[in-house]
Amino acid sequence: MTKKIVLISGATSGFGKATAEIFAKNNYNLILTGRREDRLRKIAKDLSEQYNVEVLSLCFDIRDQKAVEKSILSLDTSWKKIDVLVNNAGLASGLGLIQDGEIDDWEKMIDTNIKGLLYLSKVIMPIMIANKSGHIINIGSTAGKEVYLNGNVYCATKHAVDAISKSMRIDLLQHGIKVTQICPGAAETEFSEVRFHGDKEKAKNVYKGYQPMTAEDIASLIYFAATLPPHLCINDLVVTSLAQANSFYFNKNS
Ligand code: NDP
Ligand code: 8X3
Repeated sequence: MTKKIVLISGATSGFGKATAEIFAKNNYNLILTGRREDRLRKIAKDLSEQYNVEVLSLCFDIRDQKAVEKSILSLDTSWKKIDVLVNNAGLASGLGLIQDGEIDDWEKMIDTNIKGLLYLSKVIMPIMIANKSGHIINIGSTAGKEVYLNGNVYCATKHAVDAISKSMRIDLLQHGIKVTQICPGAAETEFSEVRFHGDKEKAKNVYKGYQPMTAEDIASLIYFAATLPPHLCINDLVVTSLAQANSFYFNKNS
């Protein structure tokens, strides 16, 4: 039997990388995207060797609509049978009051988390419609459910992912395409390092005093959602560590 194909955006670290591993372990062929080509190549090589699956890496900046479109449209027909799209690439850039916000940070988040997700979906949805099947899994956030102090534009982008996920589910209903949104709370990845513009110490503090989720935790939920029976679809899943109730309340012991 031919292997199923999963395309994961932002597979060079964190959730995306862990998701690539769990799908590879379960015999899926992978299309992995990201900007850091050296990492993409290494992950592709390691996973294909370890799990005997085919892995294609596509290096592009998801904010570049033409590059996204060109990469996907140039796939061979056999690779275009994408069964699962994991819209994961994203970031927070900065954490501070909206009145002190940097335009560059805002643009990065809006262009990546909203427009990038749309660019990739725009080129893959027609493929899934033509294939008469598919599953889109969007990575939202607890930040897309409630806004919090200093979160402003990041929260706005994840609220947009929430709205886009609901809209996709309605608009794609007639085509039998599943749409799932997974909304994690705090998980220790490169996320906070990116948010704090490379400040590793500040990033570490985010996860002190409690046990945060891991990338593998989220990957296992993505895989679970993707492998339910055909008649079942998780629409929306909010997940936090035991120490987190929502965007505001943490039970920290220090
Ligand atoms: P990481 O920083 O570890 O991974 C982010 C991934 O996104 C990287 O692979 C990065 O690849 C990719 N990416 C970022 N910008 C671009 C771009 N312009 N073009 C292409 N790829 C890009 O963070 P996480 O794994 O934690 O984050 C993954 C998703 O989960 C994000 O959407 C984030 O908002 C969301 N999330 C994270 C939470 C957390 O606490 N960690 C909680 C809730 C949601 P590269 O740099 O190589 O391009
Ligand atoms: C990432 C989780 O709490 O930093 O989406 O917004 S949080």
